[in-house]
Amino acid sequence: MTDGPFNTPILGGKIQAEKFDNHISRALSSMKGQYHDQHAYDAMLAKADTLLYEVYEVCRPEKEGELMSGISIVHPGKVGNEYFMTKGHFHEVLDTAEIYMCLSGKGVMVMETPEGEWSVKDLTPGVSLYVPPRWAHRSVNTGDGEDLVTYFIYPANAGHDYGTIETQGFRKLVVDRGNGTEIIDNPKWVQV
Ligand code: S6P
Ligand code: ZN
Repeated sequence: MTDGPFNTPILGGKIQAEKFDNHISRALSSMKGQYHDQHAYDAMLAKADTLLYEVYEVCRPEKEGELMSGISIVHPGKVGNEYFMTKGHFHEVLDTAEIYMCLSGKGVMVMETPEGEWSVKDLTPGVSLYVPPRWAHRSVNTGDGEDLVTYFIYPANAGHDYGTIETQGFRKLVVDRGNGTEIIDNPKWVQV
């Protein structure tokens, strides 16, 4: 990690992994209980622990004033009728925001607050998304056979609360039941 200014190539072909500090890969086995069709999940996992998404991070000290950034790549596919998606999280420091910029592919960001508000916004190339403080967020690849690639920036001291979502899920799911992308209520959602 350098003290001074630095560049990170983001656009223009293949990700240069060596320019990032961290590469996270999340496979199906890390999403236990998150997909609503448990039968489809189990059947898929029995065949292979499919790679769902990857994150390349530019890490900074986790203190106020610093910014974390990086690239998130959600691969295309579905578990049952539900699209591949990230785990999703609240920031541990709830009052911290995040900006996402869609670089390629097609998807949506599913968001909600502890107070029960929810929102689903498109992620399309060239469009930036502002996730305000207090909003949990999960990116979902609704594209047809193409990666959803986003660039994100958030305060380095934000931290991640994955536990709340792991326990209660998001209020809304993004599915394709044969008529294109639909946002439906999560039948398994429970208030913690
Ligand atoms: C971090 C930021 C992204 C996500 C990434 C993967 O605050 O929102 O870097 O970490 O999109 O999602 P998740 O939910 O597995 O961290
Ligand atoms: Zn975040």
